[in-house]
Amino acid sequence: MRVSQRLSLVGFLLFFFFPAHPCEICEADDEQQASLASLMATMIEPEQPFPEVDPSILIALKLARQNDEKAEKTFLNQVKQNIMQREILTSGQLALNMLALTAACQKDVVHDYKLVKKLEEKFQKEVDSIDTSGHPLTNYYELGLDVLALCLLNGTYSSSKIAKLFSAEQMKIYIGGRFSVDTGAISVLALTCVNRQNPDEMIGSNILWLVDKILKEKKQDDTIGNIYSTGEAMQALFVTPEYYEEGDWDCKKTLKKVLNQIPQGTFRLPIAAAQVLPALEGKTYLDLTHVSCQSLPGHLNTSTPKPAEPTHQSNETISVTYRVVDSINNNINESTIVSVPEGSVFLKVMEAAQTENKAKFGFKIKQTQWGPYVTSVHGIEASSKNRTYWELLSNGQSLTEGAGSFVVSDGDNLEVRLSKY
Ligand code: B12
Repeated sequence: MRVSQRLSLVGFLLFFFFPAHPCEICEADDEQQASLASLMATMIEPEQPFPEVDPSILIALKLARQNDEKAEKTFLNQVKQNIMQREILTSGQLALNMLALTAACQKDVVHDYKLVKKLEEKFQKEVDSIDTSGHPLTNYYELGLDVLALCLLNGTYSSSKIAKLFSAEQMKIYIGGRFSVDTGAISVLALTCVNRQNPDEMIGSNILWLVDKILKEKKQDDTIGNIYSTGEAMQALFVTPEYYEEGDWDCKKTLKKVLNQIPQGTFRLPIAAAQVLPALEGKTYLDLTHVSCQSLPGHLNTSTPKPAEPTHQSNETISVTYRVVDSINNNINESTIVSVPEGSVFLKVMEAAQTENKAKFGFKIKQTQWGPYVTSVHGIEASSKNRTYWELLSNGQSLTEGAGSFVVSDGDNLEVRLSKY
């Protein structure tokens, strides 16, 4: 028997004899469902509604044990609208909308609009871009979503090409010099789906490499990467128990950590709630194809307390240093000291600096599901073509929240830095 055949056989046997992950009961219990209901309330009744719904919200509602039929219907209609204007969707956006339609038992819509073919074409353009420029048109997180949707929806793809694309040599998985746990986790889900359909030795070793990288990002406080990547990392580890030892990860500790963060308002953005909820339910995106299609009437108790709001602004003022740096061309380094009310977010500091000197500190943003995304500072636009972005830092540390969420502290050294990704 050839090595590849032997490995396939081992994979096959492992899959059938150990179908459950070692922490099978690692999910929120009945008592903790109130916390999950508050996450659902955040998604259903957001503080600041965004014009387009993110499909991950519908996916999370569909994977949750509690349900709100009315909200699901509203979100489904919005997802269908997203699809109608599909010419402007990136590959990952299309893939995510398709996954949401699948979770909502709308395979006929996927079929009628020939979405699988459309995604195959968009995915091919990503691959072509990698072949010509070394980078995808979007990023590897989106490529992971593409492969996951193509695999779950029986699209056409080549396992060996996917194996090469998601190999340690080829994959651009570092953002700002750090391993992107979110990207690794989505890739593991995608590769696991492919490997279950067509066991492949190289895909198996890619999964092994990624799982190892994810586990290396386990922190003292039981998060993996940071608190916003932990839910997706949990999903990846749920589906790959045969790739690590039981002692390598204490799932219950991670679950407890995430549950404890809910009342503190860590997941107050609907998209943050949507990305973490499936794992807390012990579910993964690989479960999307077997969500029950029976109508389950029910309404979530909307009096469920929502997580805390961010710190309220007080009358006290604090003072911070704000700097604009172009780390690529090394030709800009402007700084100022500004005073803002205590409890202000990063964006407030940028606004105060802009008011002081528009030429030096003028900036532009665009609204996204994660809040305001800084697109331009000092007249310099970030460019996906050149793979540049305005990175946010505080005291030399790259932030894990955006300009609209990160609350600054007195004496902080804040920076926006033109960086490469
Ligand atoms: C790829 C990526 C990026 C790329 C996006 C550009 C590109 N064309 O690829 C780059 C490297 C530029 C980037 C930048 C940042 N990112 Co980012 N990013 C991601 C990642 C891994 C995937 C996003 C994606 O493709 N989604 C799928 C597609 C289909 O959805 P989409 O809505 O079209 O995605 C777009 C938005 O998500 C947007 N975007 C990406 N990151 C961020 C961050 C913020 C704050 C905003 C407002 C928008 C935004 O760009 C995406 C592509 O166009 C996510 C991980 C995740 N779990 O979502 C983190 C993530 C969204 N990013 C995050 C952060 C913190 C940032 C930065 C603030 C980091 C920093 N210190 O500067 C900056 C944004 C600064 C700014 N200018 O405002 C956090 C957000 C957490 C939070 N609570 O706010 C996440 C969840 C990662 C994490 N676990 O920490 N990011």
